[in-house]
Amino acid sequence: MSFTFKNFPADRDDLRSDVLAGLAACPKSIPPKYFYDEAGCRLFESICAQPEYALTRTEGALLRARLGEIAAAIGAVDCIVEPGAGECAKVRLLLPALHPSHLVVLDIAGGPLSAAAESLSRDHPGLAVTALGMDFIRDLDAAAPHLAEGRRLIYYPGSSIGNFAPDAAATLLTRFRRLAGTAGQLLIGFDLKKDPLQLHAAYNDAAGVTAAFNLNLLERLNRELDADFDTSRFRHYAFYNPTAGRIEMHLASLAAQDVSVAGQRFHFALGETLHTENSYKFRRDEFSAIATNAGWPLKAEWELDGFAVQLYGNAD
Ligand code: AVJ
Repeated sequence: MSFTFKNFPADRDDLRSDVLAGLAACPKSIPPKYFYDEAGCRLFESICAQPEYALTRTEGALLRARLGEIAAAIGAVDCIVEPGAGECAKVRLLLPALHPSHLVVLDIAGGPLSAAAESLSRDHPGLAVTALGMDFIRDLDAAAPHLAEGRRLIYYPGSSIGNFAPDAAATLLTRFRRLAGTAGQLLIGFDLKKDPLQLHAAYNDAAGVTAAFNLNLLERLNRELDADFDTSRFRHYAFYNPTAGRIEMHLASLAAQDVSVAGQRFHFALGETLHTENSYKFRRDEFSAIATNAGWPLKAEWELDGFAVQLYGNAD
């Protein structure tokens, strides 16, 4: 068994400067990558188990049902790279079908990632596992020296790509292309456009887990940036914006109030929102147009119950 963990310097400065800039902007916003402190990671896992949030379960069912076909389309792989691997549960499905020699998992939440990757590594004695605690959105190139040579597969499941507006998604996919190399492939999963009420319910679960996940961002700022948000004076507000084709998550101020963050004061008007996440939904052709423009030719695709998985790379 071989397991390596490297944590890139925890960028408390990035959190501070991104949050201060986002609160000073109009409208106010904070990048969704900052949801994932330890509590946020646990809340996200709990969202995935909510009955209204079918995304993760459907992707798992699709991969299980079509695994043979997917593996045949991919062919031989030496190194799988998964950005945003989190609990490393999704890549476990692929390993028995693809049996790579190397697995490199990346996540901004280094602590939870390293625990999950080490446990995966114990279950796969022949596999060399490298876990990198890093913000791959900011600096994907830092991962390059840790990849194995040979045929690389970038695995980006779970509709994580939906957090990016089309331009930013294209930029990230271009960086994936450079990291994978010309013989590299990309296996990516994303949520499809569907009944807006079904989408609405997925981000407004009855148990209130998504609300807790959203509000945890304020608690994180209280803990890490010496902020004084009163979470009872903010409302989780998520809705599907059909024009933009995305779920928007906001925290709406229930009063006119001042908040202090890292020594600076910010005013919220009654009803003003802090925009915390976009979650884009695509049609298959819409998404493949973005990926193709980013240098990835489409090789194959699969669909189940409103979720799609596409495979990109050069034909052999
Ligand atoms: C991890 C970005 C795919 O957008 O559906 C779940 C995060 N936010 N519920 C998503 C999330 C609220 C999730 N992604």
